[in-house]
Amino acid sequence: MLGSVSGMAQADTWRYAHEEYDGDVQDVYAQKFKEYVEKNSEHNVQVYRFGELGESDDIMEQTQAGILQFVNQSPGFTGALIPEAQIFFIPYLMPTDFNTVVKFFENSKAINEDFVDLYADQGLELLKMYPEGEMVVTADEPVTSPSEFNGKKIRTMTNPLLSSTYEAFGATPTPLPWGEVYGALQTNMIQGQENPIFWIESGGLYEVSPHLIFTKHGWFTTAMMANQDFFNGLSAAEQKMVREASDWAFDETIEHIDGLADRSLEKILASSDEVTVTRLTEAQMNEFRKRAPQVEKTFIDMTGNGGQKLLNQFKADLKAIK
Ligand code: 6CS
Repeated sequence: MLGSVSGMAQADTWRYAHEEYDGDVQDVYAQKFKEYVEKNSEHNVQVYRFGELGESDDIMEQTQAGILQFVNQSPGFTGALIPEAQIFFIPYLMPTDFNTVVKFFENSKAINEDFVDLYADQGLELLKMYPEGEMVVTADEPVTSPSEFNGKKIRTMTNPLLSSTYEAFGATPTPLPWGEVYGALQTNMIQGQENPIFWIESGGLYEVSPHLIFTKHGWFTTAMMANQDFFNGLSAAEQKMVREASDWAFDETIEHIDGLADRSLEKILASSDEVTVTRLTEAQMNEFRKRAPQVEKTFIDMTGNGGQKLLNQFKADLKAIK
């Protein structure tokens, strides 16, 4: 109060929650965002990591309620709120190599404009979408074809489209929040899951699901946003500073993930002799790729005209960078 009356900036503590642990990709992003904000304003950022405030759905609820100012929630958990966010789970839609993926996130209209409107409809100011790593499947034995997935329960993040993907791949999808995954693998309630290599390493998933399968069917994508009422209440200068902090954190995070998968795989191989690595051949991949159109159709059934337009834009953006 006093600050605003006297014209001085008021120092607030902004609360920011994400879905990962100390040093993981979302934590790197959050810490860089915090560093920028604290260097360039009076404000402080308090970062909450996985488990401090609950699961992904809990931190989203707290952000929509205005208890948190910022949240990082991955589209894998946003399907119920924003069905279009499931677009990232249409297999073999995303590019596979690092440089193309980065270019796509930097330049895509679908990512940087269309999604902003979709999140705004839910009271959220989308500040950045960014990639974390190529998706790799882990299972209780090496898998090279859809028929070898038969009878295997594969954990998915909790969005219905990802279930359709694993059904199309021949498996039995089992949606679970993150907190239940390690235990479910350990007790053989599920026989596999998918995640980027850095997470398979940092969460120790290879200890309980040692067969790594590179299918090249997608990239783990995440999204950072603010409660929109809070964001709209900031001055124009503060909004600009928050956007700059988001852009800078993006650049720093991309630098962090460059080569991260290789480094994480080395660590995994050094600490386990049980782990196997299967890289699907083009012919083997084609057997999975063939099943992508049915998932694309399910995406359109779930999202209607809006989803079709977004998908068209997504594909146009991909074409433009290729
Ligand atoms: O599989 C999951 O649920 C988690 N995976 C990553 C890479 N980040 C957070 C998410 O909860």
